[in-house]
Amino acid sequence: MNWGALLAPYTQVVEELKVKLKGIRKQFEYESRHSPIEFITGRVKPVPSILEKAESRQIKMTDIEQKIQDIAGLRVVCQFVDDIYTIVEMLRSRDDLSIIEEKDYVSEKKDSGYRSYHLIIEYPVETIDGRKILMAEIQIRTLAMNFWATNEHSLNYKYKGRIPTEVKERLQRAAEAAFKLDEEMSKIKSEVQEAQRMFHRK
Ligand code: 0O2
Repeated sequence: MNWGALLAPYTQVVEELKVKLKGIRKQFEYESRHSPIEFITGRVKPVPSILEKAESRQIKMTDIEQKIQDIAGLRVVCQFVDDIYTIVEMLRSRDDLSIIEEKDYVSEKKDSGYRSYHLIIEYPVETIDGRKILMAEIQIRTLAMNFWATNEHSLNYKYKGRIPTEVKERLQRAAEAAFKLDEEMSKIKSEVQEAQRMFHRK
């Protein structure tokens, strides 16, 4: 398998989408409006992770591009929960990509406590052999959700996917605390906005 050649267009997808998403952030900044995007990261799944996923799901080498939907992965991190839905709406209305799947783990958390909004998109990329439509995964989450997921991911790595029950329970409690923090921040935000509206009306 020539991994370099296979992954090159995915690197292109990640770079192009990073530029486009950063563009959204900049436009909000130029207009001095609250940006629903705090920061963006992106990566191409490393070959060992692709192989591991293919093996665990019994995916044939020839099916990798069709069945592993997150070879190209983007992560959009926001300040507030409602920013997540603002971004989803913005992505739904774009015609340079098409959404083929949506998973709302924000309102329906996973058993682990994980929260995030996932979109699987199809994105056209120009290659030296012509246009290719590739899939990418966009994960959208708040800073608090990201903090939790990053730590849980490291623990999963440390315990090779077998986190002890006690640690799992702690993580679930931490996930709840992170979600409460998000809820409190949203309330504060609404109150501040309401106060600003009243101030402007005077
Ligand atoms: P990595 O190392 O982040 O790339 P799929 O994996 O898409 O084929 P699935 O499981 O239905 O199938 O997808 P799902 O639930 O949308 O999850 C995909 C990605 O979401 C994972 O990719 C993680 O990045 C993230 N994720 C999902 N659940 C959890 C969780 O409980 N904790 C954390 N920290 N992240 C989670 P990978 O490939 O598993 O891992």
